[in-house]
Amino acid sequence: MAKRINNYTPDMHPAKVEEAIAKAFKVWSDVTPLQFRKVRGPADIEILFAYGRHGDNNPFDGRGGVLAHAYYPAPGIGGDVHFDESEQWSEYNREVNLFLVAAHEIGHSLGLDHSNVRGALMYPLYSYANTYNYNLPHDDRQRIQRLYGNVSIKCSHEA
Ligand SMILES: [Ca+2]
Ligand SMILES: [Zn+2]
Ligand SMILES: [Zn+2]
Repeated sequence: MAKRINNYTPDMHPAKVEEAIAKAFKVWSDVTPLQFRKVRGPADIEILFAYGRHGDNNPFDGRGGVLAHAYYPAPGIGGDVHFDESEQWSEYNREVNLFLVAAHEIGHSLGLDHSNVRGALMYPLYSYANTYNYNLPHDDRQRIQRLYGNVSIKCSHEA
């Protein structure tokens, strides 16, 4: 799958944005056969930061409330992830952690809807979790593997 970051939030160093987003994709590619590659042109999953009205009939609401939204897999805007630039994005446990929200939104990009399991990444409410050595909760792992299958195991059987 092709991915692209269209613009960057001024809240964080661009390298930290790259890092958070890459780590968010890795959450899903670690447990499925999915592979994400960076492209310059149109991508399946395009990521952008925007204030208020941003051209998709889904305007953001300013600080607080909705932090981001994503579109289920489809051509065009399908799969895309938009972050509300009115939020204060962070690589730390301050304000809103970009990695955690990105990982949740990419779950939607891949076709997952919300989970009612508390503590699941796809639970609809943001809550901070340890982002070092982040472990995808069991519920999310099961649900994404139902869609895409498990990681392929390479065996070599030699006599
Ligand atoms: Ca908001
Ligand atoms: Zn949008
Ligand atoms: Zn969501």
